[in-house]
Amino acid sequence: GGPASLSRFRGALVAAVLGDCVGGEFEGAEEVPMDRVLQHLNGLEDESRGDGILQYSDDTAMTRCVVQSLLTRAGFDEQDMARRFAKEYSHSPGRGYGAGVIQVLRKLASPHLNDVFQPARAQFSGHGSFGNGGAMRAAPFALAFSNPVDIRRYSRLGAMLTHSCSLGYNGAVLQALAVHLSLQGGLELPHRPTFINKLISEMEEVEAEDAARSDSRVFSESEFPFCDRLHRVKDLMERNTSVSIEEVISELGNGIAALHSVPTAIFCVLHCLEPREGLPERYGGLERTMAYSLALGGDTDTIACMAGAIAGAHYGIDAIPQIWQRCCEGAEDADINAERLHTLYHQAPAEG
Ligand code: R7I
Ligand code: MG
Ligand code: MG
Repeated sequence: GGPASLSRFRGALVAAVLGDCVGGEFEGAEEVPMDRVLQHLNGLEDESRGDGILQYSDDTAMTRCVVQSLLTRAGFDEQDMARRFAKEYSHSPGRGYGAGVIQVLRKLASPHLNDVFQPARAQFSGHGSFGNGGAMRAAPFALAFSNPVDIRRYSRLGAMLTHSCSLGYNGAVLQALAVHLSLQGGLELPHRPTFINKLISEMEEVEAEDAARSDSRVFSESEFPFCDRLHRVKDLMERNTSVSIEEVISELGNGIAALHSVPTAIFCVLHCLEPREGLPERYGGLERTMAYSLALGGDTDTIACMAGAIAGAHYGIDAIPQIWQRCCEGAEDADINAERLHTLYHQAPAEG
């Protein structure tokens, strides 16, 4: 489909759920041989499976809250979104949330809370979480707003409800911008070579702000940590020799920090635009992206969820095997909500 087509919206939201559901199997595993990944994915094609057998985790649970809030309020409303996070957590606390964020989610449930950003600011002795929990749920911001300025602003605020460290919320901004560019056709052949450069120039502005500069000093990161990682993505892409999984992990990471997972997810998508050795020939790009993300190990559900959103916005819904969709809890809901977001997106610009 063309830029911002319905198929791209559906692809983005459904593939994000898919990544979370299929990635759960390997979350936290240090080494995941590709054989095991393919076995897991082949298993989904078993006739007796299906019907949401793979449950979604916090990644999807929180994404659903973001989607519902953006749809109900026809824009960003921090009070509403915070309430939804708290309510979702109290209903289903066992979805595998990060160890720190559950304190925020409990505080957000308090009816006496005035400043919904305050609990996040109190995390980790006051500098806030740098986890990827803001980024894992950032895709819907790119599906609700068409203007990059709005996407930057609201994905940041949406993440700051739980992640007040710039190394956390800027991961969410990067993820939302990547989904946005992909949705606009930024990974189609003529635009492909400039995709990463556009992200770098956006993030140069984002990371120039004071909070980001001071956080990168506190954590002894380079001056523009996300830009730095995006340059590494570019270097890995430009190398003609094949890049090993080990190199990807050591250059980009596969961990729970946004800095060690959002650029990795972007790399997975770019790397899998073409057929790759070790991946089945019958696989299309979306399937390759899923398999490759899982084979990195580490925070597999989250990296596959983020890569899924970006890849799904590029390939569209028809690239996602229906048999995979049927196995994932929440895939059908995501499909329905994608259509609603598509309608909202093509209406007059929403005010925050
Ligand atoms: O970021 P968050 O929501 O976790 C998301 C991850 C995804 O992989 C999900 O699939 C789920 O499994 O969890 O939750 P946080 O608790 O804010 O951050 C996750 C973890 O990162 C924390 O429990 C810490 O171990 C670590 N972390 C930090 N450690 C030290 N200093 C995050 N921020 C800091 C920090 O500032
Ligand atoms: Mg999870
Ligand atoms: Mg995870």
